[in-house]
Amino acid sequence: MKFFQCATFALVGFLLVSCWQSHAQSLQVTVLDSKQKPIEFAVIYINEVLPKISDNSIVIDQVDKEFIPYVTVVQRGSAINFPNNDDIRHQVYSFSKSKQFELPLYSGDPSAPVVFNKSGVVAMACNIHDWMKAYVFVVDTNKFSISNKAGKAVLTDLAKGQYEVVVWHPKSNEGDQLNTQQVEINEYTKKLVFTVRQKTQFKAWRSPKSVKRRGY
Ligand SMILES: [Cu+2]
Repeated sequence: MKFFQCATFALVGFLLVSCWQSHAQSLQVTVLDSKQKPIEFAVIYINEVLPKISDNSIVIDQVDKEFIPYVTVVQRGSAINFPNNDDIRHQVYSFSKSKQFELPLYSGDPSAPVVFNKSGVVAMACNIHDWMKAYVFVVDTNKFSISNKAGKAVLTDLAKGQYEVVVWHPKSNEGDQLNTQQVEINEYTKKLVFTVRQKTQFKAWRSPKSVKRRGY
């Protein structure tokens, strides 16, 4: 009896350890500017082609004459809705290589979402309100995230292995070079810190009187 108890404990222990070892890992990424301050809205992704996951309801809203959110990351082939929640009309457009489109002056919901079929950066603006800017970053992977106010983002469910992690920010000043780091994911949670060199970006002036609900 004792032998069987021992054997059972040993087996359970072995299974627990193997389970723990094969468990997928998370990668915590912190993004800082060149003055070591955290940066919000940085896109972080694993640079490899991975299957598409379903993403039916991606929305870039227009509220109080701003796009919300400022940065969105989607997998190639995703559709994004651009509802206008203001009581005035907007005209959304992009001249970017990855996606050129225009939603002529409209209010409410446009008739169809916009599909993003090429990977890369898509910069959008409104023809009426010069300060309205937003970015869609289209990726081929399903492992991506965006940094929060503390500059933090987490990539979850990573199997063990070697990965290239890429960081991009609307103000990145890297030219054609990607900001990358190689990382090996093993049984320990990994942490990476990226530094993004920022270029100054023109933002059209907005009268404070025109701001209703938001602080900018
Ligand atoms: Cu507008």
